[in-house]
Amino acid sequence: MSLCLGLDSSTQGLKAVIIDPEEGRIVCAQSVHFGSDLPAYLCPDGVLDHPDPLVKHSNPLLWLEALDLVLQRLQKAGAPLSQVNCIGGDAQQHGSVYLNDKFPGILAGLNPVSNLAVQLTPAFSRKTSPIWMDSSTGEDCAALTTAIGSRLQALTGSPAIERFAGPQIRKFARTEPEAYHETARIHLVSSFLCSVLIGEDAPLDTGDGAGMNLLDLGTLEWNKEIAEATAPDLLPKLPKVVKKPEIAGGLSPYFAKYGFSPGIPVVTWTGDNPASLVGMGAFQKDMAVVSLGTSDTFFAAMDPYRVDPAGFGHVFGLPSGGFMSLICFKNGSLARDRVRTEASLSWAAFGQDAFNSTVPGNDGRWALPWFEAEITPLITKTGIRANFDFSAAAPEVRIRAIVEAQVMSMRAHSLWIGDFKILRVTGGASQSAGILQTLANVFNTTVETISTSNAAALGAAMIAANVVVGISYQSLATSFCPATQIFQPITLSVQAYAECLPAFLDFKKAAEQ
Ligand code: XUL
Repeated sequence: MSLCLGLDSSTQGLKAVIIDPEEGRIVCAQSVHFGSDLPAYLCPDGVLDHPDPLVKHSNPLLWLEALDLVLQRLQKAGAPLSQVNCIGGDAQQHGSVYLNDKFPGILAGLNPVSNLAVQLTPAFSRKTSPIWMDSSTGEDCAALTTAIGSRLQALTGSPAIERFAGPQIRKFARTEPEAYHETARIHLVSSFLCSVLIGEDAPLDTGDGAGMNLLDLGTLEWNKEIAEATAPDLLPKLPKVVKKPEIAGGLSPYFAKYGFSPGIPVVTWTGDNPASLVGMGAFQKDMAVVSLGTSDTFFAAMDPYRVDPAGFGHVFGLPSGGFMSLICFKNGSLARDRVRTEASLSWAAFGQDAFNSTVPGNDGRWALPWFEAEITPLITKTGIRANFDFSAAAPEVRIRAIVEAQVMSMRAHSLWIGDFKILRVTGGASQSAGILQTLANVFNTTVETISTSNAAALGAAMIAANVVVGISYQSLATSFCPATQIFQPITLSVQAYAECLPAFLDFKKAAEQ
C-alpha cells in the first residue's frame, strides 16, 4: 500500500489528509485551528492584531507549532504513518518568511527531542510574516508600476498588487534596511514549510511563485529587472523555482518521531488555490472553481494565456500543467460570519431559511461587506456599503443582500476568465444550499460540490501521488472528485438576476467611490 499525505497550511488552520491513491480512498484526516488550538499566539483568525487596519501579519512560529501538532494528532488517532510513502503540501498564498544565515544549519540539525518552533526561533531575520490580507504596500506598488509600467502585468501575470510578496519585500527593505540586510533567504509560506519537512532549503513552485510580482511567466525564472526595482541584492535571497512539481527532498529525520519511514519523498509545495484546483478535479475543460473560504476565490485552468484587462485578476502556474487564472475577494467567510453573528442567526438560516423567505434580486437591496480593506475591487476605506438601512432590516434580508452582492460582484469581476458550463464550489460556505443556488442562478451554470471540504489538502496529496506514485491527474480526479450535490439554474431566477444586474453594477460603482 502506498499512502500519500497532503498538508494545507491555510490562513486559519492546518489540515492534513492521507489518501490511498490506488484504492481512491481517503484514509484519515486531522486538523489544527490556530485560534482555538494555539491561543497563545494571539492569532484567533490567523492574523496578529495591529493598530493599522491595512497591516496584516502572522507569526511563522505558529505555523511550525501547528505542523508538529497536526502530525501528533495523526499519530494519536492511529493513522498508518509508517505506510505514508510521499508528502505534498500547500499554503496560503503570498505570505513571505524572512530567514537569516542560521536557517540551513538549524534545519540540518533539527533535534527530535525538542519542537520545531523552539529550534527555529533564532532563524528569523523578521519575527512576523506579512500575509495575503495585508494592503499596506500602496507606496511600493506605485514605485514598481513607475519603474516597470504595464510590462509588470504582461511579464508576471499581475500588475503590482499590495499583498504580493514583491511589494511586501520592497516595503521591508525600505522600512527595515538592517533586518533586510540580515535576510539570507525569503521563502513563501509554502516553500518555507517544505524546507522544514526536508531539512534543507526547498524550491518554490510556479503556482505560488507567480504570486510575487517577480516571476517571468514566459521563462518561469525570476526577472532580474523587476527584482532590482524591488529591493537591493534580492535575487540571491530568493529560492530556486521549479517549472513543474518535483521531489524537493527526503523527509528530515526529525519527523521519524511521528512514525514516518526515513527519507520518504516530499514534493514541492504550492499555493492553496492551485492545490484546490487540482483537488476539485477542475483542470478539465469548461469547469471553474469557487472557493468560499477566508477569502472567496474564483479560478480556472487557463487556455490560452491572458491577463485581466481590469488589473484585479492573476495568472498562476498550475501544478497539473499550464496556467490558471484567479480572482480573489478578501471579504469572504469572515464577513458572512460577522453578518450572521450580528443578526443572531444560526448557520441553518444562512444555509437555506433566509433564502426561502426572500426573493432573488432582494427587491434591489444589496450590501457589500467590505469589513476589511478589499482586494477586488481595491478598497482601503473599510466598512459595509448598503443601499438600504442595513442594521434596521430583517436578518434574512441582510443575509440575501450580502450573498447576492458577493456573488454578483464575483460574476462581474470574473468575466475576463470566461464562461463555464460547471462551477465546482468548495470551502466552508459550500455547505449552504442557498449560496449554491444563488451561484447557479447568477452565473446561469450548473453548480457542483464534491465530497471533501479539504480540497486544498486533497489536491496536495494528489500532486504527490502524481509525482511519486505516477498516477495520472485524470484518474485521481475520477476516484476522488465525483460530484456529490448538483444545483441547476432556475430560469425565473436567472432572468431576475439578468434584469437587476445593471442596477447592481451602478450601486457597486457608487460604493467604490
Ligand atoms: C489568492 C489569495 C488568497 C490566499 C489565502 O491570491 O490571496 O486566496 O491564497 O487563501
